[in-house]
Amino acid sequence: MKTIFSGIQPSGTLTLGNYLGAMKHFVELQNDNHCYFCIVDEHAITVPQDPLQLRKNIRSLAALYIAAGIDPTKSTLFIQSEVSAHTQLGWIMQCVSYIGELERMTQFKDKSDGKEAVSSALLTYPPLMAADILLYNTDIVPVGEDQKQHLELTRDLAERFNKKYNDIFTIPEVRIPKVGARIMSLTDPTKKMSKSNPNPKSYVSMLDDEKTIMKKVKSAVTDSDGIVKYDKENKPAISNLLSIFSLCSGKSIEELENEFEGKGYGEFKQALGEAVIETLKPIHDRYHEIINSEELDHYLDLGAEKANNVASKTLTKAKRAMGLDRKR
Ligand code: ATP
Ligand code: LTN
Repeated sequence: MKTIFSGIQPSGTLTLGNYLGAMKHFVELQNDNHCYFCIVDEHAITVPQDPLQLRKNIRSLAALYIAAGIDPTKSTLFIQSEVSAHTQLGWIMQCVSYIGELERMTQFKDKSDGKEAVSSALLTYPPLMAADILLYNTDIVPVGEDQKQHLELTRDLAERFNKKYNDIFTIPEVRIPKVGARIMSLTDPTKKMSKSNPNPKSYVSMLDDEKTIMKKVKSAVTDSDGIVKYDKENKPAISNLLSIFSLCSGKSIEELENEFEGKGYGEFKQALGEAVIETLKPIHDRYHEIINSEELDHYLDLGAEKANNVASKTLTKAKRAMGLDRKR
């Protein structure tokens, strides 16, 4: 049995990209592994958040995890800020990180680009992420393609710490899905679909209603040759839609190409819209059942307690290795 850890930021309503690139795989992993799934609210506050909206987003993300199929009695589902070891080990990981390597992170470059006031926490975001992962002796971290660089840094930091102090941390491996690791924006297939994009037409939110989903899918950009064929270089928009279709329907890309051979984009998009609606419908239904329930609070309390038990032990070991302990 392996230990799995992953986190999602409550920075808005999750998109189909978050679902297909990450959450869907979490659900598949939870039966045969020891899983921790985290709502990384301390990561979300590295950029400005409205407090009322953030509180809502945290709860909504917790409900979405469960609605998507995470069983909180099997997996540990918890909120990062409720387990103080995260920021404590985060500080320690900052002390072993170099400014230069943090400045090279593409997520930092993208999120700080052109902004006047950038928080220092946006730069030190990756050492906190490393702490999240290392606290649980994680073997595997399932994430989308965009997080690969952060995972490489996590491994570097863990190895650096182990070498310098003591062999405390397990070196985690990244797991990126073969299809769907980078779902692209519906309005610009050169950019990743992101919940922080100010244009809601660029993404399908996991909580969009059926009409909205169909409208967004139908207005997705395509190209002008009218051929449903996977060709990432020359037909990035159609290739993106084919990946989404394949993941939502369970059909292979080849099967879909054959099915829509000689048919236009109109028919293709209608069927794609239906497949997306079909995928999200059970999630919507379950979401509305639990979002206002006490059951949800119970699971989050349970998760925080379980996470705290494990995390505090690793933190103590790391502190001790560095000399941060009086009674030795
Ligand atoms: P933001 O847009 O607010 O920066 P995000 O959606 O990029 O957020 P997270 O919510 O923290 O980032 O991502 C959660 C998980 O979803 C991560 O594993 C990430 O790699 C994955 N993910 C995010 N966007 C996509 C995408 N477009 N395609 C596939 N996976 C994605
Ligand atoms: N950095 C990630 C979110 C994240 C995460 C983690 C993912 C924070 N801590 C630990 C996996 C493991 C993001 O921006 N998507």
